[in-house]
Amino acid sequence: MSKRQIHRKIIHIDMDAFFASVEQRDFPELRGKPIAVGGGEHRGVTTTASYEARVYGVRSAMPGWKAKQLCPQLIFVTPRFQAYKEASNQIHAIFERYTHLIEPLSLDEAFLDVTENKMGEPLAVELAKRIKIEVFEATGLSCSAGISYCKFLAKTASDLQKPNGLTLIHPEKAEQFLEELPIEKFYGVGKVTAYKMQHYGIFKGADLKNWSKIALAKRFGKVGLFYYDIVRGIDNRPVRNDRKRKSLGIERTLDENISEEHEIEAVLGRLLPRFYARLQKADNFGRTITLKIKTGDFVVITRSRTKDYYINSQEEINEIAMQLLRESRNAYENVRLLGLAASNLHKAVDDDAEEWIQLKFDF
Ligand code: TTP
Ligand code: MG
Repeated sequence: MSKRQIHRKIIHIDMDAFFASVEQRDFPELRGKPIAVGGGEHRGVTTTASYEARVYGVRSAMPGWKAKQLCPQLIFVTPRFQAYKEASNQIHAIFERYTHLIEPLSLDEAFLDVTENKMGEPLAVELAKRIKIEVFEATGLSCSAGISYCKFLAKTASDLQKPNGLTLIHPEKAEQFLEELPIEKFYGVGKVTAYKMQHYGIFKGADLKNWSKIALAKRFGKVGLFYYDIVRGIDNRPVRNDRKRKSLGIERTLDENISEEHEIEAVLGRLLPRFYARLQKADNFGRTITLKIKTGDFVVITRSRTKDYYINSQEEINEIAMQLLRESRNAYENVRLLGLAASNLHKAVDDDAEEWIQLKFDF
């Protein structure tokens, strides 16, 4: 028995090589060239690369030195978040002209539910075409659109013909499409899971479809049930415009209050790898790291550090956290709770996504 699928009209929009395209727009001398936006060759990581650089294998989250190795003529550009934020606001304003039901996933992508829309246009493809034109006219940037009856397929679709793509997955074609889709292209199946699936002989949707609910749950935990539905084109999650969570973090209440500096450092030291693992699993990093300390008298002290890039190296996160701890030393006598959080995240997270991410690693 399969679940009943709600048929919505959903568009997923994702800007092409977003940070890099903004740089090439604003600095014409960078156009047509391989560029990487990020920390640079020596220190730091690439946030994204222009399509000219991707030809060489340069990717997001790649260390600068490695990117340079792959593409010696690569030009490194320092991020300008203000400019990206501005473009993001512009595209959001365009989306607002079409529908109220918008769910941003990050600065450069969003789901739009256009089942009912402000244009009274029944064809979602028509709307997506218009949105792409308006985005280009307003920002000078191109984006890719995915259109389908549910979020999962719309998101998967927008990625299929990048850059400047427009891809419709029609409800009647969905099952066949999913059967042929390579497993690593399923949105929500991370690299690690894809690798694991391939190990079990699951290379595309059709292979996944052969697995029973029970077998999937056994092998992959609760998220196995999600895979079971997804490969059958079943995803009833609504587009939600009320996202709340803006940070990812962990905290630990101690069995007893501690006051010795080396003890506190040791607790933080044990928290740090778990914090990093959490960010990594969420595939999400923030520009801000916050240390939270609750004292024996229940006073909460927070200290933050913000950078102009997403802090995604474990060493740097550790270094910042320890620094924040030392800087707070005079503010408390003893500690009953320690916490770490990342905010100004690369991607917005909500409780749904949160659950998804946890499920994804529930094995
Ligand atoms: P993406 O949409 O993932 O990538 P993109 O827009 O650069 O390229 P694509 O055409 O494939 O969509 O991310 C949007 C922006 O977020 C990207 O331009 C830079 C930033 N970013 C990071 O800072 N770190 C990361 O690890 C990733 C993936 C993106
Ligand atoms: Mg993008």
